[in-house]
Amino acid sequence: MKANFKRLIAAGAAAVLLAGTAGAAMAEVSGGMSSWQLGLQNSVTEVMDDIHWFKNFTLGIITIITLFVLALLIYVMVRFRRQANPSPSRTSHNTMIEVAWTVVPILILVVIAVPSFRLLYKQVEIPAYDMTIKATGFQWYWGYEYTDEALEGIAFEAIMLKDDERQQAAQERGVPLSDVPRLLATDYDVVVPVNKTVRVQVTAGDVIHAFAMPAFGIKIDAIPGRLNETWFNARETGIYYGQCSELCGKDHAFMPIAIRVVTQEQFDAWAETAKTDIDGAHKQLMAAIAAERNTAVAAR
Ligand SMILES: [Cu+2]
Repeated sequence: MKANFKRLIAAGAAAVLLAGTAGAAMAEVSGGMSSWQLGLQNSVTEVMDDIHWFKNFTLGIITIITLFVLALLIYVMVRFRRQANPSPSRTSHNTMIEVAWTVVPILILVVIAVPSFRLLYKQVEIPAYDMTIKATGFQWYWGYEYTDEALEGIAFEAIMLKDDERQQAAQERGVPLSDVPRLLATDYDVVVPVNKTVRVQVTAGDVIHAFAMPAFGIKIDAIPGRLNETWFNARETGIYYGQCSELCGKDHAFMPIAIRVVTQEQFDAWAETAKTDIDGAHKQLMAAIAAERNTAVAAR
């Protein structure tokens, strides 16, 4: 028995070590994700910062409640076990306790509700914005339109890359295959400038979808005939991935959202070409980013 237990511990330790090295060997996937991540995706917006805070805040409350209940259970089990307490009390009511266990949970819920509603409003109350993107969910891809006058003409559909297309895309973009992640990478990315407030208008063309971008703290329903609004202001360049988050049919899992946050200069260059040639704009941007990366590597 003892030997078995030791073997189990050794196997467990080996598994943890292996997982650790595998994690270290795996490259970063994108701005929002890191390998072997626990918890929510890394934040690049103020709203997502608040979501992180709120998660930790409620986790703290949950932990305290759980420990409190555990302590009560242990206390009752020890203090009132048959040996220690042979003739049990027959009390059936205690007004003080009734009031306490009604009022205290109400107070806890209020304490949770206040920051929760504040966060909810922050997500949908649009601040002064620099540009607008309209995202339309279709079975099973997203269509995007840049509706500002200065960006008129930029409209495209973003389709998920299948496995063989990923290989090709990685080659064309000059990146390792892991930078064109399976089930997340699309043929054309939504491109936005860094540190700019982007209003996102979301609707759908057929059934209900939902537009979600975890690193930005965005999740909003895409409903046919209705225009929902949200916003983000990403503070770090990079590529961020999200997915349709409302079950919308058989290919629901295959309509990812890819948003590429770039510098203002890169955005301007992309937008200029994208008005007439989305494919050319995409290739040009990928080349610019690859060149930038190569200079960074060379400088190291
Ligand atoms: Cu969908």
